[in-house]
Amino acid sequence: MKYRRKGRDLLHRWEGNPILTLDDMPFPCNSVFNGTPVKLNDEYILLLRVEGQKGYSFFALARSEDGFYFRVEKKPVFEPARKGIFEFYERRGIEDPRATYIDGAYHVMYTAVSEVGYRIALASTNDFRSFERIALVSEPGNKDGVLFPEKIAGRYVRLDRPIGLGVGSIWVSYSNDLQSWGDSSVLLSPRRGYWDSFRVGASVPPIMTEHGWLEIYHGTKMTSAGPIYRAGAALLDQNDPTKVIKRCDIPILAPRDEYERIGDVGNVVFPCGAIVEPDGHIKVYYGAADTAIAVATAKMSDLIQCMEMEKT
Ligand code: BMA
Repeated sequence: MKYRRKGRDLLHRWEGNPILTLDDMPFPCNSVFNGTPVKLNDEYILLLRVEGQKGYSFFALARSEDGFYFRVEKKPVFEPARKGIFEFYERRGIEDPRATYIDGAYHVMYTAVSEVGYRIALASTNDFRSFERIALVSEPGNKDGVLFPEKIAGRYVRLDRPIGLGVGSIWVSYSNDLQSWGDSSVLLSPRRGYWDSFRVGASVPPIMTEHGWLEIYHGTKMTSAGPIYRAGAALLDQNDPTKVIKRCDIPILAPRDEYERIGDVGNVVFPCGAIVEPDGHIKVYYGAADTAIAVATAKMSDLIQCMEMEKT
């Protein structure tokens, strides 16, 4: 598979990007973007955020043998709840799924959207066909929930992005049962003057490396034409993820290609998951301009090294 290096981004785009657009959708909708990948029995699965024609989002499923060419299933697999406590909080849709395998099942954190704001919800699945909702795990004003793939010191851990005084930072929280969360503290904040000076949010569920937890996050800079969404990387302490070991000074992916620049929301690359391959490469799947899904790759060792280098 050929990868193209555009600009000097550390992540290299696949030359067949974007991998999914509206043209690939087997049912009427407005757009497809922000999908989370898993590799299940040698098959690549993408749980996709689809925005329907009415304007609210739900999830569909795509399958692939190679991680590049995907077929989208004919019907959505996970739609806003129509009964129970989730019904009210998902009235304006469900967005930005992130899947983590833990406790023998896939757990998907997603954003539940309602007239009182957005909050984080959690569901589990074994096959991405049927989902069991576990809990609404935050109050409104919080999104970008990503679950760590293992317990740390006996507790579940997540990153998320509450907004306080207009500042969006990445926080760490803990839970004993995946339902009640607390012991929260701020982890990464926007950096004045940098590409991530406006807001930052968790993007890819943390990946264990020999150097610590790799978190690929998104950061925005506000401009006179609106925000620019880019992806960055940080390493967190293996045993205490409230400690940042390294944070890359420069983005690892920035919107440059037309499908990232132009769309419903232009200038957006928005990862929601990644697959680490046995050959040491990482495939990062990202939404592009809220209108398509694309993939880019790097050697894990290059990603880690990028955090060591002096950047200008
Ligand atoms: C974020 C989320 C994403 C979206 C991005 C760019 O706040 O809502 O779903 O892709 O904005 O519009």
